Amino acid sequence: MSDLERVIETLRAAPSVAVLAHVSPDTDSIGATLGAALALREAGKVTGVYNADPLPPELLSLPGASDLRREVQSGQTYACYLVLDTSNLERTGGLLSGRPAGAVVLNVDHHASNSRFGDVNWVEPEASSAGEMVYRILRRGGFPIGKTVATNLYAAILADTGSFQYGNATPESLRVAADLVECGAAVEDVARWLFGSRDPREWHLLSEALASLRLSRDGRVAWIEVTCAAQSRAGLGLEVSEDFVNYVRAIRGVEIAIAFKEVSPTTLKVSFRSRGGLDVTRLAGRFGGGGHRNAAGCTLSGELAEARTRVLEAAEAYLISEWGMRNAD
Ligand SMILES: [Mn+2]
Repeated sequence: MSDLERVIETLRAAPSVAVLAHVSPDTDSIGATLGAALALREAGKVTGVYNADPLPPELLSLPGASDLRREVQSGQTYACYLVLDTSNLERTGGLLSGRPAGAVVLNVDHHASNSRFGDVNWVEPEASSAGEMVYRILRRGGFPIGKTVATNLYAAILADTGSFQYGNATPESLRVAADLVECGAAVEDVARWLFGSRDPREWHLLSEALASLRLSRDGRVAWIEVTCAAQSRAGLGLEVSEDFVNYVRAIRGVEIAIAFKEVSPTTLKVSFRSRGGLDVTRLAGRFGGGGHRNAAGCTLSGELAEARTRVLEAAEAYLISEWGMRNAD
């Protein structure tokens, strides 16, 4: 029996399922969570929907988003815990801590770095998104895919493929998206929620971030900063800054784009983006982080200026090591 089949068998047998995903949730994790939960509920199961962190505002409109809870009520237990898009146990934000002995943890993820913390681990780095993996569970398992399920899964795939711009926009992910549209996915609504409903204050924060743009002398590394001061001037937190780093990657000639984001004056989130074969998980991994080949991140302690120096040195060293490899091609 394949891991996918084991996941399906467990879900079929379970009378109750908690669906959850990683902290600092993104569109894929939430779209996959809500899509799976709505389909399992439709199939007659008791479902709970969880994320330890609050949702970024653009995800509040996804169907079923109001069902999400930040923690599992004490005493509330499930036969099965379906963990999506989450590379290790820490990133569940403690949501599995109260599970009963005998509950089955299903770990369904597309991060190559996944630590295989589940009782069943279906890890598929080739999948575009957790949303695509949920689709395959539902289709193969004969679960219903109605309009609200399709809308969530479509949003998940759209987001993790960068609106079908990245290398993970495979024939398979495009076929899955097409099938979801046939199932009634609300294409225009999703585009409006994700890309057409920004708070003007977000653009104030973005404009400060873009004003901080710097490039390395050769123009291959570029970075921006989102400081605590800028966040308080805009009256917004970091959760609205997830895609700011993509503006840096959009610059001609930039191979590694970085956003330094202050959580506090002594804690920094760092986002990395690259294109093609350049693997920024190798860079994020040096600082205890992870992610995908072209989109990764880490958290650092220390002041921004000092941490920035360390990260930029590592980025330069990584590029030099890559160029060495390319010369040998
Ligand atoms: Mn994902």
